[in-house]
Amino acid sequence: MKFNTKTIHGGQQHDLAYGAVMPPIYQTSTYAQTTPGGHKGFEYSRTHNPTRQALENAFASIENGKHGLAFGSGLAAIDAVIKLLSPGDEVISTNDLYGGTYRLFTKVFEGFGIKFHFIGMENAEKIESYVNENTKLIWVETPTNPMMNIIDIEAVSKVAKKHNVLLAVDNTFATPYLQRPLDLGADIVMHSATKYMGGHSDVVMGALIVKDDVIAEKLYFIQNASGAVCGPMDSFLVLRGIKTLHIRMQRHSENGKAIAEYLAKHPKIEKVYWPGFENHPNHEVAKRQMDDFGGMVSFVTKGNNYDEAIKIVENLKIFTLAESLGGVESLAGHPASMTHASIPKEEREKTGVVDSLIRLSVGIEDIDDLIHDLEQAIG
Ligand code: P1T
Repeated sequence: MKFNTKTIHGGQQHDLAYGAVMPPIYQTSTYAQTTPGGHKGFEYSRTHNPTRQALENAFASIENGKHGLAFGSGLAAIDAVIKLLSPGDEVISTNDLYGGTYRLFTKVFEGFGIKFHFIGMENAEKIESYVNENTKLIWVETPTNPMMNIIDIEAVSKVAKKHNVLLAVDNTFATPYLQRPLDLGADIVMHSATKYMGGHSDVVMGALIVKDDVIAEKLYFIQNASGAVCGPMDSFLVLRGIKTLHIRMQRHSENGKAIAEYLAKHPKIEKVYWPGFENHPNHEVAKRQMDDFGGMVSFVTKGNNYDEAIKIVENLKIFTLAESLGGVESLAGHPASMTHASIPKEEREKTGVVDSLIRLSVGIEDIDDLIHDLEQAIG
């Protein structure tokens, strides 16, 4: 099956009871047993739920994995990955990443004795220089949030394999429509399914996808033992969202390109961060590992003025000023005061998250309306 067919049919079967084309929302916590252990494969909904299972099969299918696991949020999915580790273990992580991931690593898991090295991952040799006998995991986010850096997954996977270290990739910004990390050698793919997977800004959810049976078994154990699962209604909504992932991502990418090009020509804009530009430092890697460049665009204004950036995001009328991304509607954010406020100023500024940085999640509205909106807001 090719990708556009998989988003609709991958891992799915018609409902066995009545042939319903969409899996029913099995809004139940438990399942009747005829005798202890006499059930139809479902005992308790923290462990298994048919609607969640349909979604987990869809996740596995579109990421070219074998096992999918759905969680109550993206951070709950990341939390499950780090719980594969033990005190004393070390993680090498992208330094430019979602602020909440940084907060989970530093404020929760460092307290349990796990050491994180946050580094720029522009070359694999640099990553290798941080590997020691305690290194158990490399955490990659690409494209990064919000600086749109691109990390070469295949090159990092060679380092990971050479040293027998797990490689996990946060594929939230790209989605499997644009990039399939398992095919490039990653062991675990993670999503904030809150974003493009759901696609309609109505659900908070996370996902993990793996090929390996042993890693999958460990993650299923953690999913059930820690219990951060999503509910059946949310599973249904994200499954419905995935059915249009390919056409949404196509339009997000078209609109993203048009907005990036518009901003690059604007006299008040200092710099636009979008991996489709030939002068983007990792453009060649992006071209090789992605099928297009997506709908996320960040930019800074000339003079790097905090108040001016706030004024621009307040002036927007079609773009909504809000946290999050990846929905059909366009959103704008000010990372320094919103999504990345949990990263200390000196740390975030090292990666480029300066006071005037604005991040756009370009939606699938009419492009003329979006450009007109930016025009009136920037002035
Ligand atoms: O919000 P949640 O579903 O828990 O996912 C966390 C997360 C993980 N990884 C990436 C790349 C993300 O962007 C996020 C969430 N990000 C936002 C809410 C945001 O506005 O950037």
